Amino acid sequence: MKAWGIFLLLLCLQAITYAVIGESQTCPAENVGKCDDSDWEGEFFPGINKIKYEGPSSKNPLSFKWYNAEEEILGKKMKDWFRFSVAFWHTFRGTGADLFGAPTKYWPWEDGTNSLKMAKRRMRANFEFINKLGVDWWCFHDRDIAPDGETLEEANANLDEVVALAKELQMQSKKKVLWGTAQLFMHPRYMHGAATSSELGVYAYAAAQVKKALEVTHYLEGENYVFWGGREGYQSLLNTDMERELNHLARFFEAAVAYKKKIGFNGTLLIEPKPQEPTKHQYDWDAATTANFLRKYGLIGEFKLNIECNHATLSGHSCHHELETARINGLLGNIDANTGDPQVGWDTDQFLVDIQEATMIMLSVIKNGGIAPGGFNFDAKLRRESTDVDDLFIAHIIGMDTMARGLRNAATLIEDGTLAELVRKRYQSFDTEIGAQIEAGKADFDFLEKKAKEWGEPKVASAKQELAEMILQSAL
Ligand code: XUL
Ligand code: CO
Repeated sequence: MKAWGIFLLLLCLQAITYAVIGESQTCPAENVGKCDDSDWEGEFFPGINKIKYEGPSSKNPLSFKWYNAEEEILGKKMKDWFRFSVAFWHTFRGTGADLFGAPTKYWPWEDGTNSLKMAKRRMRANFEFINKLGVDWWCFHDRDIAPDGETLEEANANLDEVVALAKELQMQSKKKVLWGTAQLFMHPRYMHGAATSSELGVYAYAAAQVKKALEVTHYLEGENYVFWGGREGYQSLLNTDMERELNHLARFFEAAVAYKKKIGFNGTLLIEPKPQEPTKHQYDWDAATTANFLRKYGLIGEFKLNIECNHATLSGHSCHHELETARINGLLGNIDANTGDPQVGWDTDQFLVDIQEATMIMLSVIKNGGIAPGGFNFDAKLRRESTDVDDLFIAHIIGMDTMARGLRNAATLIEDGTLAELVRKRYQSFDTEIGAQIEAGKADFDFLEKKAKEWGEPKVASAKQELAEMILQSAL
């Protein structure tokens, strides 16, 4: 009897504690009532109005200082150079949890569950956010926007329900998907990879997931579709048949191309290189490795690249290098605009705030004539310690302002022409009859040896790197 009494008391205490903690963490007093309502259509960001351009002298954190959507730079509106996009997984599923610590962010609209009801509420929050921020695109993984299921059928049905709401909200707001993708890295079934898994059943499951993700991206008028092979790689070559895995990956991509055509999806297929993390070695290491893979398997005309700046630095390159590699191979499709921290070696996914880096990025983008139908997706998250709702706006605003400064600076450099002239001059010895012969592939070694003997020791000019740096700085 006594034991039963204690048990019941403990049960009551647990229920009360759960109710109190649950409520204070996920549904603040002013929202009581709303948080239980599956059709909550209230304002998610009360007190935040549409973000406006106020110019560089503004001290208002909720305003643009440099990004002026309608302003024309080099003959194109700023909004058309960028085609900014919000990443659903960071902005609406980021909790601040890390390997050592629990979540730090409890947005007022969250109820602490991964239910369908919650998924729909988050989708409404997403649309209010992009509307207020003045961004026209958003990006998603299938499993960020809708709960997984016990079976593929259940997962697909969940996705369909959320996607139907997203479509309705898109029609009201005239927003579109920049790219969609399938999350092929979180579930334990993908521990050995998805398309490169040693298990045939996993390969098939991944194919079914991509098939569905392509369909919903198409339905949401997505302009691109991304493949990021987070687990397509290895931890040890000792137990890995790398050649077989790469062949499987190519077959998987071929099947995706065929399915895209079958359903009439005209968006661009993008591969997003990354050297490692979570695998020790990811097959799409960097832009050059991925270009080589596409060429080897005859897929070069079917794909472009989504260059992420933090992935670029992880592979030992600058973002500018990766963009240039993609550009000169005709593969620059999209940019995941973020940056790492120079003091740490992993993927910190920070908002890019370095004006010089932004300027270099925009030099590549301008040379490419823009990146449409791609854009700039903010694959970036708030720091774990940034926990206010308005931090979500501030982070995107500084990200957009930084890129806008980069565009303005790059345009200044291009209009000024001094840097381009410095580069032209470095190669002027090739602007000759014999230089043209070499570049046309008409100078064999016998001919070149004859010339070398005739000319004697060549004079070699300065590379003028510091002057180039001085010119760049004058535009910042
Ligand atoms: C991971 C990463 C992904 C992809 C989409 O580093 O960048 O979010 O962009 O799967
Ligand atoms: Co990314």
